Amino acid sequence: MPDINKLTKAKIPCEGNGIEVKRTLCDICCPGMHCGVDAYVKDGKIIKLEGTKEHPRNHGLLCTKGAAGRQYVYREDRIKTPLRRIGERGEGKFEPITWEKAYRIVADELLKVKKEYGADSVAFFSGYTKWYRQYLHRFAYSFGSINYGTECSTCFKASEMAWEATVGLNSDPDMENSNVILGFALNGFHSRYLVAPRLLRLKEQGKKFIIIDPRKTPATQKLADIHLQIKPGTDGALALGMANLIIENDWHDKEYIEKYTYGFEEYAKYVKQFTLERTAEITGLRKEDIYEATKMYATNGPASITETSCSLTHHINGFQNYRAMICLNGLTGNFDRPGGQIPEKSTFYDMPAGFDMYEHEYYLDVQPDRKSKAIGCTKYPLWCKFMDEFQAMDMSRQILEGTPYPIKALYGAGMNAKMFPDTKKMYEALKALDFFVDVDLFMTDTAKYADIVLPACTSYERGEFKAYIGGYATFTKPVIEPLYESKSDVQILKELADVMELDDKLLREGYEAEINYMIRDLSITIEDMKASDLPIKVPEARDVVPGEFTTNGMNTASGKFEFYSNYIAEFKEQGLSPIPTYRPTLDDEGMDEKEYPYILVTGSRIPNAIHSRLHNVPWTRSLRPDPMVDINAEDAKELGVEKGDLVEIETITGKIRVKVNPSVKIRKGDVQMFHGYGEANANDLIGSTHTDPYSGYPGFKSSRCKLTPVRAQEA
Ligand SMILES: Nc1nc2c(c(=O)[nH]1)N[C@H]1C(S)=C(S)[C@@H](COP(=O)(O)OP(=O)(O)OC[C@H]3O[C@@H](n4cnc5c(=O)[nH]c(N)nc54)[C@H](O)[C@@H]3O)O[C@H]1N2
Ligand SMILES: Nc1nc2c(c(=O)[nH]1)N[C@H]1C(S)=C(S)[C@@H](COP(=O)(O)OP(=O)(O)OC[C@H]3O[C@@H](n4cnc5c(=O)[nH]c(N)nc54)[C@H](O)[C@@H]3O)O[C@H]1N2
Ligand SMILES: [Mo]
Repeated sequence: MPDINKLTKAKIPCEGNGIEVKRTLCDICCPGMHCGVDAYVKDGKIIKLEGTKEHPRNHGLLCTKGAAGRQYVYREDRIKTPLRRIGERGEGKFEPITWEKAYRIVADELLKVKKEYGADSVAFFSGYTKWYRQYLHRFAYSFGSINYGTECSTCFKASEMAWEATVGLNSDPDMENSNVILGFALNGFHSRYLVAPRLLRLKEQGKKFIIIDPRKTPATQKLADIHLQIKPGTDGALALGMANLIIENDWHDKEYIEKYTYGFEEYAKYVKQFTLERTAEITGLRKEDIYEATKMYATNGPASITETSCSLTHHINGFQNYRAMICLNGLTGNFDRPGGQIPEKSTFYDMPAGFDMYEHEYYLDVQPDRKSKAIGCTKYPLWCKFMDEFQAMDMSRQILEGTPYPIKALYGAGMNAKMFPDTKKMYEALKALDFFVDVDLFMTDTAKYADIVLPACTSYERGEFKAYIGGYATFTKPVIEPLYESKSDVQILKELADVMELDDKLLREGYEAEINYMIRDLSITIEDMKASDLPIKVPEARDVVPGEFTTNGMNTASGKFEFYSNYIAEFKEQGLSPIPTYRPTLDDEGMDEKEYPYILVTGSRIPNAIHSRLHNVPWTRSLRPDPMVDINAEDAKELGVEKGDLVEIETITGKIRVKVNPSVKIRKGDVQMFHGYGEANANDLIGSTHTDPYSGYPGFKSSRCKLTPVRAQEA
């Protein structure tokens, strides 16, 4: 390995032709995959992108999405100037205005709502992008509002909550030292491409893989020794059934349970009802397969369980599915030991980089009085116990009903109504607001509802701090000037704070002051990071030592691994169960099985799209030109449809029409549809109250639906 700290500058490959190679990161997908990129720049324009070979995260690789980054940056619908709405909300008629004027309007309107209704009536919401979030969070708090929320209301955090409720900290599988890898919804090949080569290497080393997935995927095909093609949303029953088998066969780790766990008796009593027969019936799996998988997992340790950020939690029983899965670690003694699950602490935006920063203090220092509860906290109290942000799944309701208090204005950064269940309801809510400002790169369907639209810039046009696994930190530099009149989100917030005369000195000092505040105990400086084109090693970073967390006492009320979660017990009266219980995921909305015979699974990741962002990018779109619904080939035969025929998918909430893609990879009875398309929005089908009472997460990945072929004359 070259010494990364010596390779500080990208080489200029063809001197004399005016091309410069500049380095930054691609932030198109998840924080863990913010790959290093070499941008070839000529005359101030990016002409080519490549993965950075010396980058400690991606080592030169780039995925389909990142490779299309140039087309993403130069998408034709980039917002060019600040805009003021001149048509109806949603119509898309705007006029350009100056930044100065835009700031004045936004400041006046937000302050007006604050004066009339109180600061909590202004909500601040961020879509997927993460880098500016602490800054936005502090802005909301300094403004005086408790209502800061993000896309985390549907992503990853429910799984983190489940870990916190059990041991008090998130964790990561130590697959390198495992003999068996239990992959609940494991398909990194599409959702986390950097993990794919690692998985293949582990397979070559002889690790055993058990993969639980309703679909046949590259992971089930390339890795699985056992593939359990489960009925969506029934993983909790499977995990409880496995627990029952493990206890019945005496495969559990009694010493570990005795010493380090809490609530085993109650858990063991509960799982008894998940006999092999019943588990097979609920999950749609064969008894023999469940038995073999359980035996392989429990008797060949150490074993780890790979995490998924959302496939298990996007169900109305999702949090408890996840808890049931986690509890297998306690039962088999695989928590906090080599080859099992290793506790991990976030350094910055969910990246466990092995060093500490003051990332939460930055906004907690200025938190306002909590006179009222944040949005969603009455309905989803457990969410608000763990999360210092509102649960956005209750936002459209609160805007429309005005209870327990009105929400009248919204600052949206990359706000996308198509990520929300029952998108139409969210559009109605946006229409009902007194004021809505949206900051985005592109003129999205949601931005069309805004009174003021502000143009943000991409990661290629700004500098940002980022921590990486392995003890690295970086502060990137823009590789091109911000396009048109766009600015970085933080610059926008800083300038707005100035116009508002927000009483917050540190915030108004800007982004570098924020980062300096957070890294103040580290020996690296922003200048050190800027001096390198690559992430640098942070001397304070250290690896986790397995067993240390257990020895010191876990972050739970009992200090132990809690089968019975004392944190959840606080909410027993609201009907939440401290032990991982199972309930069916399909019948809360009253859709009759006969009328709606299929199970709708929306949003299983495809390699060439990320939510709504790449549907308008030519290269990625060309790989799947139309929105399509994947159904089982036999189901297609029964329905009398062939590839490319139009079908209507209908639920109690809505209907959409899409082309059908019959496939043997899909479980019979399942209907798989990717989301984020304007012309066929999967979230028009999902009910806004079809949510998990523990986390607030929507049942994106299990609700009933029907399919009707659309004959040519009706199309
Ligand atoms: N049916 C269904 N729905 C789902 C899911 C599912 O599986 N099924 N998954 C859920 C999950 S896990 C997630 S994470 C969410 C994601 O949902 P969203 O966060 O809504 O994701 P995007 O559609 O990518 O929207 C992000 C917006 O941010 C804008 N943007 C990008 N970069 C920047 C920037 O630097 N600054 C600003 N201001 N804006 C920027 C983009 O242009 C885009 O409009 O969707 C959820 N919704
Ligand atoms: N290409 C691409 N990558 C992405 C994203 C993207 O939009 N596109 N989004 C990013 C985001 S925001 C997130 S949250 C992550 C999500 O990351 P993951 O959770 O890994 O998401 P998926 O790849 O959709 O899900 C993995 C597998 O879960 C299966 N699955 C679906 N329902 C169930 C179920 O009920 N039980 C079980 N056992 N399996 C099920 C699917 O068939 C799929 O093969 O991906 C991130 N990476
Ligand atoms: Mo997500």
